[in-house]
Amino acid sequence: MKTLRLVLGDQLDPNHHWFSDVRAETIYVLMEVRQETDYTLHHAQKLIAIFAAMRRFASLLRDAGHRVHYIEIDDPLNRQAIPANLDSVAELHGAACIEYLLPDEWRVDQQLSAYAAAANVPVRAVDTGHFHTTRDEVGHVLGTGRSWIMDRFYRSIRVRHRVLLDAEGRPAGGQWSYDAENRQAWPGSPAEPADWRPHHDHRALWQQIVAAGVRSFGEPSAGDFRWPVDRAEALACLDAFIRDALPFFAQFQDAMHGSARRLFHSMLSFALNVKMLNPREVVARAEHAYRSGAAPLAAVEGFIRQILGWREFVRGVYWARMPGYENSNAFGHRRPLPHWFWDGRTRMACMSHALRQSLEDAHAHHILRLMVIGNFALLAGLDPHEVHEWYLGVYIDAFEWVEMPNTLGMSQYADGGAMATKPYVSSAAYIHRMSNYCKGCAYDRNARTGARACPFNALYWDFFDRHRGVLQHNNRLGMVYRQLARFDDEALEAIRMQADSVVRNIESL
Ligand code: FAD
Ligand code: DLZ
Ligand code: SF4
Repeated sequence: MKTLRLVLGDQLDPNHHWFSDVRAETIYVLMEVRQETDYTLHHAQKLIAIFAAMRRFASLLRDAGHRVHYIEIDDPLNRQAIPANLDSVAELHGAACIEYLLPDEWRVDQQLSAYAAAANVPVRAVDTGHFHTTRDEVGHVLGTGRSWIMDRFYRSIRVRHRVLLDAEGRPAGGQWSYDAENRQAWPGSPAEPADWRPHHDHRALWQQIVAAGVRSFGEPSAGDFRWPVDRAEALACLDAFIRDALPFFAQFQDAMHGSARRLFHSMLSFALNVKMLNPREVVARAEHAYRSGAAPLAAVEGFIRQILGWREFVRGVYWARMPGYENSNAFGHRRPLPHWFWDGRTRMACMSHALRQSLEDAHAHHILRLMVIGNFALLAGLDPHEVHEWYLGVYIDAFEWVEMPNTLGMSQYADGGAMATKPYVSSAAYIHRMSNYCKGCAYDRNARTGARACPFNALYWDFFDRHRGVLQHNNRLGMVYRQLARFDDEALEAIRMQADSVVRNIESL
């Protein structure tokens, strides 16, 4: 009895139990489909990375003796949708049963369960083990209260998985978090480590994608493509990160710099999100670096918190809030994205750096996503759904389960504070403290009003002024509202006028 097993483009985990036995009657099916390339406009590197990694995975499965049916994007028999292709492939091979791994996006999960319900052969979903927690765990651990606290969740997962604990089950070093030690700007040393990622020539694949008519944006960089596309490459990247960058990871986690794009970040999110790496092994490698004295506790705890804490937490928020989360818009923001989100051409040095980097590399580190691009989007009242679509397309690591809560919840506060305890916004002061952007900027970071005033400044105060109704009773914002109360009517009116002029002229900032 033949069985078809569907492997999606973000399920490239060779250690899944599916692949432990070679069986002639099992056929693995992978498909490049317009359904997935077109649900949002993707960055060119994201398309190349997914297809290259899928093709490599299929070829490694074949090398291991498995039977694989691979459908390329321009295959004349490609029906460009997962259900239709499953029907064709099942018929072709005379499959009596279809299995799929639980998808990580609600959209595909719905589609496959509807397919299973209507199919005329049995269709079975199989769990994956790609995470430390189950889909519905955030809801269960934290109850149904309005606000969820990541820290509480993180502690419980650390205890359950016995990560960074001492023999008595207490947190290593006595503290659960060393975040307070980790907020430094980068003074230029230690030097940013050399880029450890592999080099690939994917020009032929890119031509095939373009010829098939798939639309995209951003630099393809196909001739010197820098993302890992198989597990061996991802493991080599993990090794290099642990050796060269982890010791400084947390100290400079929030730093930004015009000439250091990666700083001490791992660049592992793509490998993790397409499951070439398992989060358990990444966490274990980091913990080993601490235990063996290769990296300080604060650095290791900070890194592990991102994976064991934030990554699992946002996934739980996604499943607890879907469907409907995608329409969150607590502030009723409706302004369209300015054109320069697509080319980086703005005189704001921080935005230009962050956007150009995103468009050139399909990556920007967390604080650029949160405190530069997301910060501006929220202060300027950009439509959160458009912002979400942009983030979903532009980053190599963007899959809805992780991108949506980060964008709508953490960055845009569009869910009214279900995920973040206060909006992540700042004036120029924070950006200046954490980066060297303001030095070369056409705008004056110290000015609030006037032609050269940094747009972030008036927008920041105007944001809190406009949203008093929603925010002024938030006890984490007491200081902000006390400062706002010190502006006299004239100063407040000048801020409002300046903010109005900024958003009216947003296309030419
Ligand atoms: P590092 O800084 O080295 O961190 C290590 C790992 O921790 C990452 O690889 C990632 O797996 C995990 N991690 C860190 N922060 C988060 C977080 N907030 N949520 C989930 N995992 C986290 N991350 C994505 O993987 N996909 C996205 O689509 C995505 N969209 C984002 C959108 C916004 C608005 C913001 C503010 C953050 C977003 N993040 C997203 C989180 C974070 O910015 C990226 O995971 C990180 O920049 C990836 O680069 P890195 O691998 O070098 O991460
Ligand atoms: C992101 C993506 C893209 C661009 N293309 C494909 C594809 O052609 N085939 C495929 O199986 N997966 C692709 N993916 C990843 C899927 O979007 C992802 O597997 C689902 O959304 C589930 O998370
Ligand atoms: Fe950004 Fe304002 Fe600084 Fe310019 S002055 S880099 S716009 S924060």
